[in-house]
This record gives sequence, structure tokens and C-alpha cells, in this order.
Amino acid sequence: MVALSDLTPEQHRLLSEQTIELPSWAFGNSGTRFKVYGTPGTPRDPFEKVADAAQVNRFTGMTPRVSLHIPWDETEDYSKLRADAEEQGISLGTINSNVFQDEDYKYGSLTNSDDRIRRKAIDAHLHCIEVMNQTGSDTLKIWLGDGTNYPGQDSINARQGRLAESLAEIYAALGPDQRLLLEYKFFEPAFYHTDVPDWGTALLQVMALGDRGVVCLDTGHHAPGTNIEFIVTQLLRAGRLGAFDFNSRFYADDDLMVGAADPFQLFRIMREIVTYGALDKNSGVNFMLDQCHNLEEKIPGEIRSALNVQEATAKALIVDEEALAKAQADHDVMAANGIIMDAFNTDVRPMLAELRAEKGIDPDPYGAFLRSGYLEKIREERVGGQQASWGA
Ligand code: PSV
Ligand code: MN
Ligand code: MN
Repeated sequence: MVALSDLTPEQHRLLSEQTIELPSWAFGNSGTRFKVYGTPGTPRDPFEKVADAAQVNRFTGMTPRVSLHIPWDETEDYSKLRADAEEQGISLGTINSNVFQDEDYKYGSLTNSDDRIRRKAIDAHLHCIEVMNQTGSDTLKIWLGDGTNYPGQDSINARQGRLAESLAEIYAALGPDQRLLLEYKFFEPAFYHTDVPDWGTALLQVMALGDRGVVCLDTGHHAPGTNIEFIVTQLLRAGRLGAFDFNSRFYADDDLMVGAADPFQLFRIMREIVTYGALDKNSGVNFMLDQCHNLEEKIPGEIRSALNVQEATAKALIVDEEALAKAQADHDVMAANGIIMDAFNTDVRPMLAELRAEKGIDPDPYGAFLRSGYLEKIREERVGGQQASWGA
């Protein structure tokens, strides 16, 4: 076990200041292509999603931003949404574009050879930038479902060219304090080739744009067995790791609660972040969740996820650095690995409870939320909640 008083002032500060951004869509109903199970109390509009996100922040003390997905969260009055969020102690974060659910995008969006459709996809992003200007968001996140299903279906090279041109036009429309965050995914919905399948492609595309082009690493978007922490370090070294979309996967893009499937992987990722000095709130790396809660209650699912990231971070921070440096210098493989495993196997939960008490919040966020009566209230008040995403 470890106590708060065992931390250095710097470790204490980093842990205390750590924040995680929540996805609005995690609060909606989602499912698989087989079935979407509704949860009583599910938000019916972006205002209710923001209210639920504020609850997670209230009880964890560490999730002060919520990402919006446009048009899922389209509203007439973004200033009101912003004011509502601020009133509840949170802010509107990253704006996610959506050019993967319209009939027109069947053969691609920003990569489409049809100028009309490519124009429509670019315009959808320009609209997102207008939304950002109203919400005060500084990041436009782009994930594309673009790709092909069969060899020969289209020219991979021509599609890369059209992608670069489209991104350049979108990038040019961003304000000087706004950045473009490009997310990669190795497959799905395209099954033969995807236009932004990996960190190499995403990195090359954003580097061509300028300094404010960065890469989003979604933990579910890699082939099984991929060493994700290695990619984290490569992107950090390039100065282009803009954000994480954290979630867990057992098979493909499962979008389960982060830390549920492989807490050791999450620890290893956070360890690279800590050793690189990228945990600091000014590092430019935004720690976001991208999850869907198909079976579990959504707000408790988000609380558990935030706490899982916090625990992995605490474990990554308490590694005995001096002993590790010596073991590494001595090429003492067993000792070095033992030091890392000691940190991973340490129970940090009592220390995090202390940290919460220090912040004036309940040391048990999950229990406190269940006791608060909020779930009962929304189950009664909200009828006909929204579906979150495209999973069904
Ligand atoms: C795509 O699989 C993705 O990870 C992107 O981030 C989308 O915006 C999100 O999921 C939609 O749920
Ligand atoms: Mn994602
Ligand atoms: Mn995904």
C-alpha cells in the first residue's frame, strides 16, 4: 500500500490535477448491430447528456470536460449548451465530426472521387469549426470510416491525395488556437483498406498540415498484440500525440470500459506518459474516453472508467525511479521488471480516497453517486432516451 504522504509534491500535484474528458455519446443508448438495449433515464438531448457528464465530474472530481459529436449533439443554441455546462462546473471539449452515417458517404467522405460528396464532407467539418467557435472548443477531431472492401475498388494513392487536400482545406479554416486531431483505426467499416489505418498514416497526414495537426490514439483501434505504449512514445517524440480515446477491447473495437479488459496495458501506457513528462496539464495530450455502455448503466460506467485511468496513473507515478534507473544501468532484467510489477501490484485505492477527501469530495465516488438518488430521478423524469451511436 502507499499513502498520499509517500508522494513527492510533484507527483501529488500531477495526480491531483489530472483530468479526463468524457464522450457525450457514452451517455446515450448503444449496442451492436444485433440490438440496442435501452436504459431507463437515458438523455434525450445534448443538454441532458451534459447534465449526466457533470454528475461524473461532481463525484470523481476529475472529468471537467465533455466532447460533443456533430450531428449527434446538434442543437439550435450552442451558447446555451455552453452556459448550461459551465453552470454545472464543466466545459464543452473536443468537437467530433461525423461523415460516416450519410448515404452519400457510401464510397468515402474526404477521400471521395465525387467532388460534390467531398465538398459536402469538407463543409460538414467547416460547420464543426463554427460549432467550436460557439462552444469555445479548441480541438476538431476527425475519424473517417473511409476505405474500400475489395482490391481494385479505388486507387489507394489517389485517395491519400484527396484526403490530404481535404484536410488542408479544413485545417486552413481553424483559428490560431484550434487544432486538428486525426484518429486512425485499422479496419471497420472498411475491410480491405482503410484510408487512415495506422499512426504512421495519421502522422504523415497531420505533419503535412502544420504544427496544429495532431494524432488521436484510440486504444481499441489496433490489431491484437500491438504494443500500444510503443506508439505512444513514438507520437510523443514526434510532438504529435494530441489525445487518447481510451476504452477496452477483447476482440476488435469493443468500446468497453477502459481498464476492464487489460489494466496492465493501461498502466504501461500511463507509464510512458509519466516518464515522458506528458501527464502535466500543459503537455497538450488530452485524456479522453471513447466508450459505449451497452449493458451497464452509463453514468456508473463512466465513473468506473475515470477511476480506472486514475488508478493506472497513480501506479505509473509510484515506480521507484532510482532503483529502476540502477537496475536498467546494471542490465538487471529481473530487478527492473520486478520494480515495475511492484508498482503495478500496489493497491493505490486508499491513497486515491485520501486525495478525494483532500479535494472535499466523497472518497468513494461510485457509491456516493449510487446513493445520491440521481439515477432514480432521471429514470422517472426522462422517457424515450436517445440512441448514442452507429453501433446498431
Ligand atoms: C470510431 O470507431 C470511433 O472510435 C471514433 O472516435 C468515432 O467518433 C467514435 O468511435 C464513435 O463512437
Ligand atoms: Mn475513437
Ligand atoms: Mn472506435
